[in-house]
Order: sequence, then structure tokens, then C-alpha cells
Amino acid sequence: MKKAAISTTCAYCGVGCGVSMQPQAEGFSASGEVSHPANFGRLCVKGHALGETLSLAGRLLQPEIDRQPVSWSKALDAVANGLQDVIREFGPHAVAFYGSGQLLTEDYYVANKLMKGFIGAGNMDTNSRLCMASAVVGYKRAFGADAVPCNYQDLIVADCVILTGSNTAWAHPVAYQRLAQAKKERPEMRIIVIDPRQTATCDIADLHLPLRPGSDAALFCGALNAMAQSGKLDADFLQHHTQGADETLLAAQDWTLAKTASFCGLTTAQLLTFYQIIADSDRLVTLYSMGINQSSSGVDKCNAIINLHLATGKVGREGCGPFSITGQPNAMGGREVGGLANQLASHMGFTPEEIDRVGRFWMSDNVTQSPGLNAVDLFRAIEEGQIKAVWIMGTNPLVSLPDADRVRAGLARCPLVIVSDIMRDTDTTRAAHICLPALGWGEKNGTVTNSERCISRQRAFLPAPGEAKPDWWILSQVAQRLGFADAFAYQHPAEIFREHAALSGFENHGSRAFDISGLAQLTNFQWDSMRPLQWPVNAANPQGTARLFTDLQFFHPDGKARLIAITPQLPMNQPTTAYPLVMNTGRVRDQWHTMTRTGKSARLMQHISEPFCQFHPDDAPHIHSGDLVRVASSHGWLLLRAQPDSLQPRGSVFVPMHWNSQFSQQARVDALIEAHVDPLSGQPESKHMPVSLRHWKAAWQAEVFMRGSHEDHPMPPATAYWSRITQPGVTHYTLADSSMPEDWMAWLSEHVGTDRWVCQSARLGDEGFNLLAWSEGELQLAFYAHRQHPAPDRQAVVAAFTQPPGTAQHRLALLAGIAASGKAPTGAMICSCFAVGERVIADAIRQGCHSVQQLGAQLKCGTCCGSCIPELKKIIVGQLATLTAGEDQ
Ligand SMILES: Nc1nc2c(c(=O)[nH]1)N[C@H]1C(S)=C(S)[C@@H](COP(=O)(O)OP(=O)(O)OC[C@H]3O[C@@H](n4cnc5c(=O)[nH]c(N)nc54)[C@H](O)[C@@H]3O)O[C@H]1N2
Ligand SMILES: Nc1nc2c(c(=O)[nH]1)N[C@H]1C(S)=C(S)[C@@H](COP(=O)(O)OP(=O)(O)OC[C@H]3O[C@@H](n4cnc5c(=O)[nH]c(N)nc54)[C@H](O)[C@@H]3O)O[C@H]1N2
Ligand code: SF4
Ligand SMILES: [Mo]
Repeated sequence: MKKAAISTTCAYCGVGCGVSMQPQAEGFSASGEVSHPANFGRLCVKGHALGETLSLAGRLLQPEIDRQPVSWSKALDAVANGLQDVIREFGPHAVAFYGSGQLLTEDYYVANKLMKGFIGAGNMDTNSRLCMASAVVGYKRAFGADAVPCNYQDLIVADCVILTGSNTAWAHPVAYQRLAQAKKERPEMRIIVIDPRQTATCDIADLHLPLRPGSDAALFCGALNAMAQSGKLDADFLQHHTQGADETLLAAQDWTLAKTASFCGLTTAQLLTFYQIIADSDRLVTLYSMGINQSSSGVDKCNAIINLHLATGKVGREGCGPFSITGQPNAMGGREVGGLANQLASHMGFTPEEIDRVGRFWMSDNVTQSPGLNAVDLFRAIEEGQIKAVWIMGTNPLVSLPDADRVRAGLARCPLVIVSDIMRDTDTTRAAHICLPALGWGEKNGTVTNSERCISRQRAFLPAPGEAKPDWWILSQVAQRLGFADAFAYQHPAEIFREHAALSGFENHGSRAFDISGLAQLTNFQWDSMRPLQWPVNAANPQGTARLFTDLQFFHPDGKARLIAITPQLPMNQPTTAYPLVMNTGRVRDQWHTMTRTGKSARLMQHISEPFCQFHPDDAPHIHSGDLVRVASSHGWLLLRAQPDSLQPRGSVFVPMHWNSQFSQQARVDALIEAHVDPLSGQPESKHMPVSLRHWKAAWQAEVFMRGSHEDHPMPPATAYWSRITQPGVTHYTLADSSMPEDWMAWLSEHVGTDRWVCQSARLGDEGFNLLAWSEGELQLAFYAHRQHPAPDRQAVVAAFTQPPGTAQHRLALLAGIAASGKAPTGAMICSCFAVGERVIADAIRQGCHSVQQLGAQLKCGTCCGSCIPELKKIIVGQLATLTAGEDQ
């Protein structure tokens, strides 16, 4: 009998798609949950690949102290005693927790309660500091509450959607696809993308504004001024429901057409088109994410956006609103429980009344009286020795925090570093004294809240592996050992959820936006079977609430919203002669953050398989595709694959945030970034760092494929550059070094032990060297080195490890790095769902497929999750241009 599928929520982005995990003969396959309101059955490529990241390879499955396995009781005692000792000697402010928007609400609630309610210090912060902190402060300033007014449906029914600082097509693909579908059905809908880069998201845009990096606040002030001048303000709304309009409009008057155009690096014509679309759109949504938040003036940028919506009355109505889209699956849940150091709990802060209220609810007289340190300051306090014990959970700060090498050096001085993670070897677990194995996605049970305030269940469908435990359990066990047994006696996550829901309603009386008191009485069964619901969920809204502020009542004491006068600022660091380019950082379509999970999937690795640096060819005409580049800032340097791209704006380079030290030699981008933060939100300026770009001249480059998994080959061959590419059953590195070995056989023998095997080699004059190593007819190793970047057919080579070539001629082809069929390699994987490579697509276009539909009909590419459609269109345009150029000659 076919086993029933389990409904759960995706592990990745803040869209929060419902996923159905269907048991297969081996493992599980993922499909979109048709009834889930976030996705109605759709999934993106990362969602589709969820089943491929479930292997236990590399997992942390036992507690460890100083890298040696120990029992849970020993590890928990060590954690509790270690924290206790520090608290006794140096007080509660000498310990800190650093959490994550990837913890479940129940885990997060317990961590926050333990630190702020019982240890009695404010030092619980989270990676949301790097992500949502500016958006939170922006909403609080405007609405008096951290409340996202809109929902995904608003995107679909809007007359105009502005996407600013958001590469939605890659970072929130299902929200993007729903928007793309809406645009197809209503072509009159207008979509505007604001981003210095021309991203995949621009594919559906009527207007792309490639503004000067960091100039968004001026652009929105300019728009506000233009609306004021053309009589497009909603005077009635401003008068009755807001404060601060006069000062705000006065400040915006400076932002004339000419001044805004010059500040933002746009033409007046572009601005006039922008303003006209806004003026003509009754229903307007502005969706924003990291290009806005990650800035030293991110909060002001958020309020510049919200000001425009308030002044034109575009909030609290269908199809309207300033929509900060969340990144992580439970970024919103973290905001609900109070995961940021400047929040106490459940949307309460640090007034004496709030501290008293939370204390009575938790039955603790030790609630912290003050906020704690935000992430950047917290790691500085560790470096300076004020914090002597830190517990990091569900985040990898040695990769993701700015000035990451300094953070690493600081952490090395910390007497007690505790890390809860699912993986054994991360940059952060390498710095830990105690590692605690957490249950991962698919194994743990709890709730998450997505970008539209929708609470859904993540359900376990796998047994707990090894000795891994849920984060809430680990925290509760430590709390019990610290003497707080009564307050942390949880046996089931539903108990925690009920308590969290009760706190949200406790003495609320409509004063706090976050209220899910309607869920405080759920039985364990009801919690387990809970369907997705948008908060608030209370007596007045038992079915949840799709849209906030429809009554135009806001959460400031007078019920009015606030416009905030803005003085636009440019980013703190500007280019210099030594560092003339600006480095922008962000995401790629198929990787998640620091790659600890998506890096496991060979399929996801094929889209973009090495850390890269994209730049305009005119900025470095001597650096070509396939070269290696050294990208340096005043803080550090990286070695990356060069990717000249004429769509990249002049003066700016783009580097992905994902690569960690397990996947590449020198590619942790945050090692280069200075920790400038927004004074109001503490959020770092992660997208604007002056750098220089230099061709790193490799004497040789190579690709090596070795039989066996990464565990069999934990160390890459010692070279100046290496990067690991996940492949099934094979360990694959790209390599480069600065001096050519005199004797390749000796080099290979020393670095990969080839003398064990029968070797077949080919010397390519002085240019390169290829080698295959065999043992009992099985391929053990394939090696391709060349002065230039070699391009063996990776798929053919990997296949040869399971299906060795049958004839001498085929072996020779393999030695040359080409497929036995003689076919050219398929190229970078564009459609990950159906494994369709770039060259195959280009061939099909040359043979007459001139649209995405035709390509889909012939190759199936783009017909599953649709994430690759923008890239398919780009390849079509490129190929057609070459064809026309060819015909013209
Ligand atoms: N594939 C994938 N998806 C993800 C994630 C992932 O790791 N991988 N992570 C998730 C998380 S936690 C988050 S926070 C979200 C982030 O989602 P996004 O914010 O969409 O992602 P980013 O690529 O970081 O940045 C978005 C864009 O901001 C642009 N930008 C840079 N500077 C400026 C500027 O000054 N003004 C404007 N207007 N734009 C600018 C960049 O060029 C970039 O295209 O993605 C989520 N989804
Ligand atoms: N330069 C630059 N830096 C950035 C950004 C950028 O755009 N540019 N973006 C920033 C943003 S928006 C974000 S959100 C951060 C993300 O940065 P991080 O939070 O550091 O990235 P992750 O790789 O998601 O780290 C999650 C860790 O938790 C582990 N883990 C997974 N599941 C569980 C679990 O259930 N329990 C526990 N205990 N551990 C688990 C994973 O193995 C991994 O080690 O990066 C920030 N840094
Ligand atoms: S859009 Fe986000 S939540 Fe949905 S499947 Fe993709 S990664 Fe998962
Ligand atoms: Mo994020």
C-alpha cells in the first residue's frame, strides 16, 4: 500500500510554501501542497530538491566536547555548569545566545525565555539582525508595531508592484511566479524593479531602474515630492490617520526631479515614467528586502517607502501596502517571540509595565531590565572579553557576519563557545568547545510564520537520527540544570506553542498587533493538525486576518500612523583609488545561505558550481571568463572565478554570499565587509564594500574527480585555489596554483596518492596534463590540468565512475575529457528540474525554438518549477542576437 504523504512547510525561504513529502521506495519526493495559501501547489527548484538534502552525510549526530563524542548528560552538564560559572563570576550579562530565523517558533520562544526571563540578561540576538532588523524598526516607527500589513494576494491584485532591493525571481521564486502569472493574466498590471543590477527579476518588469547603489531613500523622497506636486496625495487620509506629514513633505521638497536624478544616477525620463506609473496606480504594493534593509541607513529607506504609501493612502486596502518580504522560513516567528535583543517578548519592549507584565506571566522576578547587544556589538563584546560564554544556534556567523575573520579571531578568545547545529563541520562548529546535535528539517516538529504572517506547521516525517534532539529540548534541559525546572518542564512542542499564544494575548486588549490568543487552548492533536492561519488569531478574528489596518487604526497610542522626515544618506564606505569598485553581495537561485544544506545536492550545484565575481567587462577588460580573480577590500581578499557580464553595472561587482570554507579555499565574502551598521536597527551594510579586482594569474588550473564521497577525501589537494563541486559518489574539485609542477606524476602521487593505481596519462606538451587512475577495472581518479581553465565534460567523467568505458577508444576519449559519444558537454545546468544544460538549450534555439514555450515543448526545460524561465529568455535573446549578427555578415 502506498504510504500517506506528510504535509509540512518548506525549509527555506520566507514565502513559506506548503510541501507534501511523498515516501518513495528510497527516500521522499517533494511536491507543492495544493491547499497551502502561500503556494497553491507550486514549488521552486530548492523546494523540489528538498528530498535530496536529507542524507545523513556530514551530520552532527552526537554531542561533542572538544571534538570528542560525549553523552547528552555530560554535554548538558558541561553547558549548564559553564554558563553557571560565568554568571556566578561575571554576572548574567557575560553570557549570550545568538539564534536564527531558521529555528522553529517553539525553539525560539524557549531560548528567549531562558535568556531574557530567567538568566536575566538581554543578550539574545539573532541572524535576523543581518536580515530584517531595519524593516522591523521601519514598521514600528510608522505603525507603532512590527506588523506587515499585506499578503501575497495583494501582490496579485495590485495595479502596480514595485520590487526594490529584491531579486524575487531567485530569492522568493514562488511569490515571483505568482506575480508573473498575474501579470500574464492582466498585462495592464505594471511591475517596476529597482536594483543596480539587471537581475532575473527584471524579466517581468515594465520598468527597471538601475539606480546608484544605496540611493533608494532619495528615489522614494523624489516620488513623494512628485505625488505632492501633482495633487496625488490623499489629504483626507493624511489628516485623519497620520501624523508627521508636514515635516515629511517639507523634507521631500528638496528632492526635485533634477536633484533626484543626479543623486540616483537615473535620467529624468526614467524618473518621470516611474512617477507617472505610481500616480496612475490606485493599488500599489512595494515589496522590499535586502537591497533596502542591509544598509547603514536601512530604516530610513524603509520609512521613505512607507511614507509614500501613507501619503497616497495606499495601505490597509486590497492590493496596497509596503511589503517587507522575509528571508528565512521563520524570520517572522523570531520577531513574534522577541528574538532580537531590543525586544523583550511577544511584541513587547522594555518599559517598566512590559517588564512587569512578562515577569508575571513567566512567574519570574529576574526578567532583564534592559535590551541586550545586537549581533555586531555582541561579537565585539566577545572579542573584548565582556562576554565569556556564547551559545550559537541555527546560524553560521563565521560565514555570515560582516568582518567575519575578526569575528573568528574574537570567538577564538572566548572561554566557552557552544554551537547547536545539524552539521558537524561548519566554520562555526570548528570554533566551538561544545557541539550539540540538533534535529533538522523533516525530523523536527513545530511552527513557522512566513512573510504574510501565516503560521504553518513543519512536521517530522523522518526518525530522529543518531542522538540528535530538538532545539527546544536541548534548551529546556539546560534551563532545568540551571535551576529553572518549573518554567521549562516542557514535554511537547505544543505546550510551548500554547504558552507563546497565551502570552501574546496576555493583558493585550488590542494594544499589540501580535495576538494569537485564539490558539492558546489548542489540544496537542489540534496543534499537530493546525492548518495555515494568518495572525492575529483571536476572539475578534478566529479565522485569522489576511490584511492589517483595514480600519485605519494603527498601534501608536493615538491610533495614527507616522510619516517620518527623511534625509537620504549614501552608504558609509565609498570607493577610493585603492578600492575603486563597489562590491554588492547576495544570493544565487539554487543555493541557500552558507550551503550547509543545499551544498549537499549535486543537482543544485550544477546551476552555479563555483564562487564567482561578476563585473562589467569594461571595468577589467583584461580579465576573461574562466580566469581567476583576486577581490580585495581593506579587510581581506578572496579568490573567485571571473564572470564578466555586460548586464552588470559599471563600477560594481557582485559576489554571492554562500561559499564557506568547506566548499572553497578563499571565498567567504563577509571576510571583506566592514561592519558599518544602521544606528537605529544595528543592521550591517552587507551590500556595499569598496574593493579592487585583479587577475590572479594561475600557472595551471585543473579539475580532479576522485572515487568516494567528501568524507573519503576530507582534504582538498593543497593548492592556492580550490573549490568543491558536489557530485554523486565522486569528490570533485576545481584547482589552481601559481607554479607548474616539474613532474606531474610526482605531484599527483604526493597530493592524491596515485601511485596506488594503474595510471594512464596524456601530456599536452607544456600546456597540460591529463590522467586516469584505475584499480581492478574501476576508475579511481580522473585529472585534467591545463594552463587555461580546462573544461572536461563533467557529466561524462562522473558517469565513468559507475560505467567505465568499454573500449580503448572510449578510454582515450575519457582521458581527453570528452564524452564517448563525442557530443559536447551540456554546459551549466539551467533547468535543474529536468537537468537541461545551457549548450543543449542554445542548440535548440539555433534549430528553431525561439520561445520559452517551444523550448519547453522540446526539452521540458522551464515546465516544472519555472525558476529558470528568466535565464531561458536571456539565452534566447543572446542566441538570436548571434544568429542575426551571423546573417548580417
Ligand atoms: N536562493 C535563495 N533564496 C533565498 C535565500 C538564499 O540564501 N538563497 N535566502 C533567503 C533570505 S534569508 C533572504 S533575507 C532573502 C533575500 O532576498 P533578496 O533580498 O531578494 O536577495 P539578495 O540577493 O540578497 O539581494 C537582493 C538584491 O538587492 C540588490 N541591491 C543591492 N544594493 C542595492 C541598493 O542599493 N538598492 C536596491 N534597490 N537594490 C540593491 C542586489 O543587487 C540584489 O539583486 O532571500 C531568501 N531566499
Ligand atoms: N555579505 C552578505 N552577508 C550576509 C547576507 C548578504 O546578503 N550578504 N545576508 C544575511 C542574511 S539576510 C542572513 S538571513 C544570514 C544567513 O546566514 P546564516 O544564518 O549564518 O546561514 P545558514 O547557512 O542558514 O546557517 C544556518 C546554520 O544552522 C544549521 N541548522 C539548520 N537547521 C538547523 C536546526 O534545525 N537547528 C539548529 N540548531 N541548526 C540548524 C545549518 O547547518 C547552518 O550551519 O546571512 C547574512 N549575511
Ligand atoms: S519559494 Fe521558498 S518556500 Fe517556496 S519552495 Fe522555494 S525556497 Fe521553499
Ligand atoms: Mo535573511
